[in-house]
Amino acid sequence: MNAFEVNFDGLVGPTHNYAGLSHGNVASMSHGGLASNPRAAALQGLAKMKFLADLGLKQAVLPPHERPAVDVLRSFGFAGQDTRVLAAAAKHAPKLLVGCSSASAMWVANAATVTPARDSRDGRTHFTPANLVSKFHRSIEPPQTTRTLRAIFRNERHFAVHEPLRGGQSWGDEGAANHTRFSPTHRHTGLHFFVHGHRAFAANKPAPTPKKFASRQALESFEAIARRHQLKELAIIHAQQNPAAIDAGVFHNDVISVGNENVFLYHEHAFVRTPAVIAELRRRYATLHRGKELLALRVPARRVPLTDAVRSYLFNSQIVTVAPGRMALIAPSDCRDNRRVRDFVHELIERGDTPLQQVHYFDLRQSMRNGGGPACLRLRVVLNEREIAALPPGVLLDDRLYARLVAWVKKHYREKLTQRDLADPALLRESRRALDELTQILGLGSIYPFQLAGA
Ligand code: SUG
Repeated sequence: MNAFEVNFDGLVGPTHNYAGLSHGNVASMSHGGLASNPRAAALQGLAKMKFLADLGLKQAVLPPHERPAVDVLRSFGFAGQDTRVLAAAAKHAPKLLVGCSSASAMWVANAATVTPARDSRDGRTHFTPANLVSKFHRSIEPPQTTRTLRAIFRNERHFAVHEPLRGGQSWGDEGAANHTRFSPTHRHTGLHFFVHGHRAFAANKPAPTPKKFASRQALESFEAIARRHQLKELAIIHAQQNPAAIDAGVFHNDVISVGNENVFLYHEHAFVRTPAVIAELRRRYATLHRGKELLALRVPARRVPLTDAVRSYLFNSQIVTVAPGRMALIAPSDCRDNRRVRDFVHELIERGDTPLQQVHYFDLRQSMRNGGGPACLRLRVVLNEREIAALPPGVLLDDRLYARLVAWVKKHYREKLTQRDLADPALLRESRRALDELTQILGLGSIYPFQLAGA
């Protein structure tokens, strides 16, 4: 049966703001305190989705989370009516309120790790929502992510949405941002490439570690996910991120490599012993796919130094298949603004001996200022026709849904938000009104704490 990559993009939430919450994420660290524009952010994301849908790709939407997360504030001891909780948190624990107000759930590459049905021994599509334990503001996402995924992938004959992995400081899991699936086409069985920064349990042979910034992803978390998802042993490869790259701001692997089907674009400093990692990937790919070749495209530091890779987010581009053997690079406009990167990309596209034949640049600056490029904003789910038919139809983007969502954003979203606004009870009311309407537009039923309270 034919299978398609469905890109589920995270809709930017109404509280999108710059709070400098992610140590190790250079963009987040340098833009903290700036005023944001939630409306522009949401429209930028929607424009990218629309473009991909117009290319003929299957595009779907994941809703934002309820923010400020009043339920989380309550769990930290604030009580009374919602507006009282908000006011008391703003007064006594302002940083907690900021952490509970981030729209970070928009970066759905961190929502979950996904295994297509074809690759699982039980023939179901598996999801493990990421625990995101390494950052407080993200660690509050998994319960909502689990509810949302269960509302969308509700048919248990086709889908299994697991519980997030237990946390504990060293058991970080950041989801699909550190996972790439390789296959001749989306329809074929995949080779699963999992990239970690550290081990949860100390190894006999000590591994190199970053000096400046902490790694977020543990090897053991991915081992556990591969077991739960019933992946076939021969289809799994693990590699360690280069600690020097983490120290340069590569907090997820999707900031330094990107793959699609049989193509892998990677920076030469992406991994510990990159040449050995690539050789192993190519060897295993050829074994799994009977001699077929993985096209590994190396980006040398001489052409694109790590700092330019991080600043431009070249590797956070999406590579999408527009026709058999033809792919497009969906890049942030920051790549066009960086001469070295732009030259490299254009040479790559003009080579003519790779499937990469087009590049499209997108202005995603609102999200980029928090370290979220095109690839961060999407979760890839390979589904066959029967599985697509089992989705609630309201989440698949067509012209009508796009128009409705644009109107919805324009009706509900502010054009300017600063940290001071997060304590505004009107913002809470506006956000809930918006999300309530959104669940109706998408046909999801009640999924948010404010909708479920007293249900
Ligand atoms: O987890 N930024 C996100 C960006 C996530 C990008 N995702 C991928 N690479 N897949 C993070 O660091 C910043 C929020 C703030 O500072 O206000 C933030 O959470």
